[in-house]
Amino acid sequence: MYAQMIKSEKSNETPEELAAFQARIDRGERIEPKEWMPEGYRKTLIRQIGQHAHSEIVGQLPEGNWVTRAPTLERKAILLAKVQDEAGHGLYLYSACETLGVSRDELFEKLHSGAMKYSSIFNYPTLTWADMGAVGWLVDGAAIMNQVPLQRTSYGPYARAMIRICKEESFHQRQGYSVMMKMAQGTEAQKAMAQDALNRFWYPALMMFGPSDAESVHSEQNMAWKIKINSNDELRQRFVNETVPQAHYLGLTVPDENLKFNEETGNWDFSQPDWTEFFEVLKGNGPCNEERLGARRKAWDDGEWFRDGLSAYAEKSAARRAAVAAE
Ligand code: BYC
Repeated sequence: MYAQMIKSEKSNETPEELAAFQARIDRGERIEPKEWMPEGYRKTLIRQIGQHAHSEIVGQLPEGNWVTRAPTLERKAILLAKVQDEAGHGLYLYSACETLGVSRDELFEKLHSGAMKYSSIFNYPTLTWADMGAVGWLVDGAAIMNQVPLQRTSYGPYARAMIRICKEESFHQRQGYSVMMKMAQGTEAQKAMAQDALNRFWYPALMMFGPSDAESVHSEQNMAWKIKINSNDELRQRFVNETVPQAHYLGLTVPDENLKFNEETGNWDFSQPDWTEFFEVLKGNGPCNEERLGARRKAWDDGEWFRDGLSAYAEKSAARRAAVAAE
C-alpha cells in the first residue's frame, strides 16, 4: 500500500517540491519513511541499501567457508559470532529498504536474477585461514571507512541502521587484525600465509570504494542528496592512509611498488587497482560470482517449504481471528 502511495505521488514532482526537498537536505534534516521524497531519491536509496544488504548476506559465504576449520575453539566461536552479525546487518538493511516501498521478496528476486549487485569483494575466494584475518582487517576495515560517514546519511532508517552496524564492524576489524597479528608473529610459514593473504586482498579491498570519481555514475547526485557523504576516491585514500601503517606494524609488505608517503599532501601515494578486472567482476566474471549466486539461489529454493509453512500458518491464524471476531 505504501509503495502505491509513493508511486502515485511520483508523476507530480514539481520544481518547487524538488527545491524544498533539497533545502531540507541542505539544512541537515533527516528524511523519514512516510515523508515526501523525489522518486529518484527513493530509487537510488533502494539500489544502494539493497546492494548493501545483499553484500552482508553474500559476505557470510567466504567466511562461513572457514567456520569448520578454524584453528582453535576460541577462533571458531569468534568467527561464528561475526558471521551471525553479518546476517543481522542484512536484516536491518532489508528492513530499512522495505520502508521505501519495496518488498524483501522483490529484493531477493533481483539478487538472484543478477539485476541487483552486491560488493565485488565477495567474488574472491578465501583460500587459507589467513584470509579470515585479511577479510576482517581489510574488508571490514574498508566497510567501516565507508559506513561511519553513512551514519549521517539523510535517510533516517539507513542512518540509524548504520550506527549499530558500525559498532559491530569495529569488532570484526579487530578480530581480523588479531588473526593477522598471530600469523605474522608465528612461524615463517604462517607469516608467508599472512603476506599471501594481504597480496591477494589488497587491490580487491581498494575496489570496494567503487570506481574513480571521474568514472563514478552516481556520486554527484548522491552527494547532493547526502545519500553518500564522501567520494569514492576520498574514502579510498583515507583507507590507504590508515591501513599502510597497520601493515608495517605487522611486518608485512603492501603489494605496491609505488607506495610512498607524500610529505606535501600528507597522504600515501599508491597504485590504482586494475579497473578492467573490477568491471569484469561486476559483469559476473569474477572468480566466485557463479558459486556465490548459486549458493544464495540454492538457499532460497531449499527454504521454500519453510516460507510456505509460515504463510500457511499466518493465513490460518488470520482466518481463525476473523471467525472469532465475527461470532
Ligand atoms: N561492488 O557510481 P558509483 C560489507 C557499482 S561490504 C559492486 O560510484 P555508488 C561487508 C555501483 O553500484 C560493503 N558494485 O556507485 C563487509 C554502480 O552500478 P549500478 C557493502 C559496485 O553507488 C564484511 C557502478 O558501480 N557496503 O558491508 O555511488 C563482511 C558505478 O559506481 C562497487 C556498501 O554497499 C563495488 N565495490 O558508489 C560482510 C556501502 N562499487 O548500481 C559485509 C554502501 C561500485 O548503477 N554503498 N559499484 O549498476 C556505497 O557506499 C556505494 O554504493 C558504493 C558505490 C561506494 C559501493
